[in-house]
Order: sequence, then structure tokens, then C-alpha cells
Amino acid sequence: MLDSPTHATPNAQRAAEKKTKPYTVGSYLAERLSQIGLKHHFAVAGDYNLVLLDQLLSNKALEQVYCSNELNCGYSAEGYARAHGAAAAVVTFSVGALSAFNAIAGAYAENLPVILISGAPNSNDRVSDHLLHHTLGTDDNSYQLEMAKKITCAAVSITAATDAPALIDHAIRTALREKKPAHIEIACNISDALCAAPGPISAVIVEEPADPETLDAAVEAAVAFLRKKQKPVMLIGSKLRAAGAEKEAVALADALGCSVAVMAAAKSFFPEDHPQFAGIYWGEISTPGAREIVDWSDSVVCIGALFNDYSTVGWTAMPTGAGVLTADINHVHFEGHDFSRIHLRDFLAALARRVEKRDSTMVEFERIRSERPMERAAKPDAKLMRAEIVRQIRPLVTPNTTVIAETGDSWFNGLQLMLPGGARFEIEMQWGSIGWAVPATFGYAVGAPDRRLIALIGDGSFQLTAQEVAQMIRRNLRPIIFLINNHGYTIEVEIHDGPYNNVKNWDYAGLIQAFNAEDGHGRGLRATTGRELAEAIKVALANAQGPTLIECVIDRDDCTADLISWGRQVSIANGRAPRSQ
Ligand code: DPX
Ligand code: MG
Repeated sequence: MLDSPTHATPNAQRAAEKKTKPYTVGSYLAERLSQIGLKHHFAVAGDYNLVLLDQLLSNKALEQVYCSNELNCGYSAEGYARAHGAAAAVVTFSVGALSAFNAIAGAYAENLPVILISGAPNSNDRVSDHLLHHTLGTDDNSYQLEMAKKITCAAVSITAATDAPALIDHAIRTALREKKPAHIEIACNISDALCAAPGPISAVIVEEPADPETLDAAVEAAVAFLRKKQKPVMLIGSKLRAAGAEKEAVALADALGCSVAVMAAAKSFFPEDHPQFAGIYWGEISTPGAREIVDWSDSVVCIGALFNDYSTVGWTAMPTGAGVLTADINHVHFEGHDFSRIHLRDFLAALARRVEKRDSTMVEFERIRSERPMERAAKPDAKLMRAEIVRQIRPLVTPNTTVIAETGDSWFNGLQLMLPGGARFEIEMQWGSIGWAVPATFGYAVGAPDRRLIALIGDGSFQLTAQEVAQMIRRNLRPIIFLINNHGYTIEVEIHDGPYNNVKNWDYAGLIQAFNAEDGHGRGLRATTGRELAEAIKVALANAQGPTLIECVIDRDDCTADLISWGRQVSIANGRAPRSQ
């Protein structure tokens, strides 16, 4: 994990090699990626990046992992960054990079430092009027860089070896600091050109400087704010992980003793087995008691929270007013105060040392808490239903499990799973691009090979990026994919239905056989009853050599109650009439 960087190469032999070995632009980049803790990079070949790929291969601490297309390559890197803290994807110019951009924009929205590296035309062609392949057919090839600037925190183009070290360091440094993607374009004739050797990595892993005086003032003001409150709750949002502040949030919870609710996109960022965990706050579809306790409170400490139309259930549920203290990655504001240039981690830790106990929301939550009724076991040969799928997945979630939930009703199914301490949950809720989950699961599995991965993916989403199951097979990775085949885009059905929400059926189990070809060990199974599902799960758990896909066949409208309620509110929000001028 990058959180505890390996700071790569502390052995004397490599240090000595570094002094003597000549560096090229490509091997410099590889060394930097390795120094920041990466063990893999994802790649799709193309003539503009072949020499670069050779250079990256020359670094034995970094393994090259191949993807079926560049969109999947971007998502795979995004998934790896979730498991490992950061990631890199290497693609070819334009036809490759533009496909990857969807995933890179997703990494921006999801606060993940993914470095997109693209081969680029020969530097001589930059300043000539030559027309080049894989381009728009005009003589201006700057469009890729210009587009990348909109969806990354740093985008650089390297056309001279002497510029490479500074530009590469700038891109990587900015991505790590801001937890956002960066873009590095390298002219194809520059990748193997000699350049300076990398200096100490401490020049690259540099945090935004914080201001200790502002931190003191912010903590002082927050202590005074909380002293006046009797009933605070904490609300954990998805930016908590990007801020590297999960432990500090627990410390603050322990000190305050109040109820702690999480937002859906932050599931698993606060331990669900913590005694103060009060469930998921998500407006009318909150877990039982979570909305009530937030509504009952007199102050909400929002930590890394991100409120959008989805997370507020169509703008129907969002803590507002004088009782809200907003603590963001580098910024805290509340009740007439606004403090920037501080780190959330430091703020939470210092606040935890200073606050007085305020546990009345916990006392009240104990009174009102109720558990959602658990699904009752279905008759073994009854037609398979969604609730039975969730019931059978529950016991699979161990402390070593990561659940990956694709956009669709899989979000709501996944959110219903209870996580024992150590279990993780991944959701791409801000970007919400269907097709994310298969390659993100692949990338996550590469980054965390010892974890059990359970992916919940709808039929419509699966069809976008199904090929990456073949890469799981290629590397003998063992995720279990529950492919929920409800024959359509059910989430859209519940928002607004029409013929466009029907999906062409596939033989999903048969597809795995096709991906296996002559040497794969993937298993594809189809379950239409609870008994078949239980049997398929046994096969999955016994499959030690490859992924298992279990197609779970259910009715088109067999969805969570949460999706129905949420879909209705989102539909109302989408349908608001234009304001008259
Ligand atoms: C769309 C969505 O089958 O899941 O559970 O049946 O809804 P459910 P499926 O995977 O269908 C997904 C579908 C079409 N969203 O319901 S959520 C619009 C959309 C998107 N991303 C991209 N294109 C379209 N979210 C890339
Ligand atoms: Mg579906």
C-alpha cells in the first residue's frame, strides 16, 4: 500500500547501480513509479508507446500488466489505486488515451492518483506540417494534452529528454499530493533518450504545506463550537480515505462518544463493528435509525463529505445550517469560521485530543436503533430472487473481503451487506460510469492478491467491459463475480422506463468458457434458484485457479426497495422545470 510507501530501493546494490546506470526517460519514469511504491503498471501497446514499454520493462521491480483495451486499462489502474494508493496506466496516442479518459476522469471524481502515460508522435513531427496516423488529421496534435488538462491535476508533454525529470516529477508529485490523476505524454523518439538519474524520492512525495497556527485556531474554534452543542453526530464522507484520515476519524469518534453515520460512498471508511457506528445516512433510504439520529442531533460534523444529487436523494436530505461543521481534505468551515491550509488528518487528531465527551446521540441511538429484518431463506427450488442472492452473499464477507459494487441496483445490494472489521467496500459513486466494476475488480485483485474479492455487477454494466474477465483468467486471479441478470437497466427502469432500458441477453456463463480458451481456469455458472446459487458459490470457493462468474437470473423489476424510493426522488430532481427568466 502506498499509505506506507516502500520508498523503493534501500539496498546498497541498487544504490550503487543507480550511480553508474545511465537513465533514459522511460527508465527514469519506471524508477519513479517504483519509488512511490507501485509494483505494477497497466498497459495496452501501440506503436507510439512500444519503445516506452521496453524501457518500463527494464525495471525489474515493476511488472507490466496487460489489458484488453484502454478504457479497461484506465479502470484497472483506478481499481489498483483503490487497493494500493496510486497506479499507472500506459496507452498509445489519441486512439488509446481518449478511450482511457473516461476512467481517468472517474479517478478525478473519486480522488485517486492514477498516472496516465501516453506515447506520442515523434518530436520532429511536432514542429513540421506532417499529418500523422491516430490523429484528427490536422497538423495540431496538442488536443490530447489540452483535453487531459481538464480531467487531471497535472498534464505534461515531454518532447525533450532534458525536460523529462522535472516534468515527470511534477506530474507524479501533484497527483500524489492532490489525490487526483495526472497525464504524461512522451514523444515516441524520446522514451529511450538518455536523461538525468532520479534524485531522492522525498522531492516527489511532498505534502501540501500546512499552517500550524491555522490548525491551532481551527481546533480551538471547533472545540468551542462543540462545547456549545449537546447532541453532535459525525457524518463520514468519501474524501476521508483520500485525506488519509480514517484512523483519526475513529480517534475523534472515541473521544466524542457520539453516533457516527457514514455516507453511502464512504461505506467501510469507518469500521462497521465500531460500537458507535450508526449506519448509512442517505435521506429516506438511510439504514434504520441513521436518518433519525442525524435529524435529532443539534450539530453534524461532516468529515470529507461530498453532497451531490444522488447522495442527497435528489436534494431531499442534506445537513445544512448553523449546526454543520464541514471538515474537508485541506479546509474546515463552520459558524463564521473558515480555515484553509490544514490537513484533515491533523485537524481530527488534534480535535480528538481536545474535545469533551458528547455522547447523547449515542445514548439516543441505542434507544431507537433497530435492525433491518434479515432476508428469510427462500425455498431451495423457488425462482431465484434478489433478496435470496443478498442473503447467500452475506456469509461470504469476511474481514479479508473487499466488496466491489457496480453502478445499478448492485449499489443498493452491496450497501446492505454488513462488513466485519477489516472488510472493505468499493463503489464509484461520484463518477458512476457503468463498466467500471469488471476492470476495477481486475486492477484491485492485482493490487491486493491476498484479499477475497466479491463483485456485484448488473448485466447491462457487464456488457461494457466484460473482456477484462479474460485478464483475470490470464493471471489466475480469483474474484467471485455475481452477475445480476435482470435483463435490463433496472436502475433506469425505476427512474424513467422505455424500450432503451432493455438489454440483449448473453450466455454469461458460456462467455467464461470462451475466455478460458485452451488454458484458462475461469468458471461460469448460472443460477435460477436458491439451490443452484448455493451450489455455484461452493464451486466458486473451491476454484483456486481463476475467477468465477455466477449469473444470477432474476425478474426485471426484482429490485431493492431503496432503489425504488431513491429512483423516484432522482427522477423528480431530474424533471424540475426550467426556472423562468
Ligand atoms: C445506466 C445504468 O444491468 O444494472 O441493476 O439492472 O440497473 P441494473 P445494469 O448493470 O444496468 C445499469 C443501468 C444505463 N446508467 O441501469 S445505471 C447510465 C450510464 C452510466 N454510465 C455509462 N453509460 C450510461 N451510468 C458509461
Ligand atoms: Mg440489469
